[in-house]
Amino acid sequence: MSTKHALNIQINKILCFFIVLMTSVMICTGQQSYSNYTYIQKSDTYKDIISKAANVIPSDRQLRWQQLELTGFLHFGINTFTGREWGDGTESPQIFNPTALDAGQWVKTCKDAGIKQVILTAKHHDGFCLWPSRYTEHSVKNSPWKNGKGDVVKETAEACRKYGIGFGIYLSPWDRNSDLFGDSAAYNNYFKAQLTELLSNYGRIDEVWFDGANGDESGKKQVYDFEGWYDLIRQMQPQAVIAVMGPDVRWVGTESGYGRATEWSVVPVDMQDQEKIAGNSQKELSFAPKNMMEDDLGSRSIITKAKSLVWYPSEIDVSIRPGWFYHPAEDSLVKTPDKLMDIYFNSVGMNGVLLLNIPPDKRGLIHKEDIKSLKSFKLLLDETFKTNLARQAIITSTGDKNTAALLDKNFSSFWTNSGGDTTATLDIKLNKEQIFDVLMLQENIKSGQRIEKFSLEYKHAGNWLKVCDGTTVGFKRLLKFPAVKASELRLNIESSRLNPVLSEFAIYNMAKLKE
Ligand code: FUL
Repeated sequence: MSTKHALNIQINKILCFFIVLMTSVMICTGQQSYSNYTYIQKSDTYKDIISKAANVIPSDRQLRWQQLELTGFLHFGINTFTGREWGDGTESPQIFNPTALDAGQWVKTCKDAGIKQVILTAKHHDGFCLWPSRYTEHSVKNSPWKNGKGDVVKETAEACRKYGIGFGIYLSPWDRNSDLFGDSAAYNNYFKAQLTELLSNYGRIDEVWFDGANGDESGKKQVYDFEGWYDLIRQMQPQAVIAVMGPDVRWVGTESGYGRATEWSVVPVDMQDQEKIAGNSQKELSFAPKNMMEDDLGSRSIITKAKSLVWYPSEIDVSIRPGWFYHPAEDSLVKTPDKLMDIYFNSVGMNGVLLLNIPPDKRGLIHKEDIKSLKSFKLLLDETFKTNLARQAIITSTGDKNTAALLDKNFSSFWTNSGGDTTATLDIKLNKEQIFDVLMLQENIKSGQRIEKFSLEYKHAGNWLKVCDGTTVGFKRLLKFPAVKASELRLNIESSRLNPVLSEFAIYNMAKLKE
């Protein structure tokens, strides 16, 4: 059976089960149902489909994950010691010997930078395990580090608990060391045994990241048991989101750090097709992000042709350095704080979660150049978003109440237009003239993602002039524009799937680093 076919069957099984369950809940309570998927029926009109799409909402685990905004990736392993990006699995465990490994330093560095969760490469494509797996000799247990008694996964998990941030694991399905790879059933058992170790021995796991890359040229055809892996995770760590080659979190389609300006979290179910993801996925340097960037994944023209829709939000992974692993030659190429800010605006600010890779060096420490850049990045973030310059504004919208919710910094409270209209105008009177160059909008995604087109205007000498405009908002939309001086603004929601439901409105001034 092809992976695609198997996945479709799995999704259908899951959908059927939930639909039966939800129908009984609706019958009992008489309430409208919201769920993180929906079926499109042949009899559905255009309007029905748009309305169904607007009511698809994140699952609890997806909602928690989305609110993290900034997450960290730690690429560390045998490649750190060979200087390669993709090991071939023949490396000796003897070369793994960090001299000063301190997972506490990794996690503290991340936390200080505003990162809320980190993912460690427990096993990369070379098959070397950062924990002493019982199922292979290719691990830290045969390295000189701590005389083979060390466990990097354990130390990182404990550091995350100590500093109060989330912990996730990256486990590469493609394993270039295992002899079992290519013998599908045997390898799947091996993989499941390793996954079970990781899910049982390290406390709470918040994200499991299955990489789509596979550069195998030997002709080995390994069919992955995705269903079995997902079942295991759901049973053992139900709060964990399963990312990339998984049903909860979608790879944005580029490793540049720049997401889509129009980013829908509600997409057709076949976006979860693992083969397609793997096909487009990060294949060495020949990977060309452009086409994926141009893709329209969830606009009306796409969803009205779909058979079912699902909440499948985007994660944007990028490295602070050119490579995913640490290479001394790249110490001078660490991304600058300004570049990180730009990435933040184009990932978190485009309805995504940023997964920023910060690779520890051969000592087992994050290098001072990375720390320096991260510190200034955090200063820029804090300074820019410290004060909403509209916090004392009076916002009105004909006939609508609760506009104050837009300024209360509480994502859960929201404004919506009482008539259920799909357009709206919010008049914003600032308490005084302000100069600003950033707009921040947040939709209350607990009610779905709805806004399709918006613009901001300001009053200048009696005329309304455009500040900026955009399409989707989602959990967070940030726009940067040339500074504007104004005391009266107008936010126009020009198009929305059902009534727009906004949580927050803010304007800011972009901070600059002091020389
Ligand atoms: C890719 C891998 O091939 C890279 O080495 C890295 O781990 C990146 C995050 O994903 O698919």
